[in-house]
Amino acid sequence: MRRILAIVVTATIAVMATYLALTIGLFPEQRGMGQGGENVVIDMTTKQWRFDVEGVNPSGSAKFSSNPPADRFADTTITVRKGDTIILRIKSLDVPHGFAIEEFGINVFNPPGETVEVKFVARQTGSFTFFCTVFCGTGHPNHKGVLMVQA
Ligand SMILES: [Cu+2]
Repeated sequence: MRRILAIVVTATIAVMATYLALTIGLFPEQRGMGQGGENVVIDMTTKQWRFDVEGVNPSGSAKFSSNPPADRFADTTITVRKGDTIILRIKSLDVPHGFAIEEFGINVFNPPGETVEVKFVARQTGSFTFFCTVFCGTGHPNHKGVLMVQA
């Protein structure tokens, strides 16, 4: 009888400890990377022939760097973590443009002066090109950037 009681008490403590660990987020896959992740809001402008990003994620987990104006062939880069939910707010400052990331099935149209919101989860790691899908002049082939998704 005492042995059964000991087993029941041990099992109860194990269940409670697991519940507590899950509740306060002790397991690594609960923290930031992997499932769950953070909401990363990115304000982006698009124009002939570049994408520019503004703002910093409050936790510092995402990094944005605009293409330096002096180097039109350097790509604007956005670095996020796997599992983050990316909310991109894209505004065209001049003519119609488009925005696509093939690997994430994203393809939107950006009318001049309007802000278009794109939301997706960065489910896979890697380096992905985002690019303009509307022919917008001679620099159109260079109207692109890089999304880096880190583990
Ligand atoms: Cu364009």
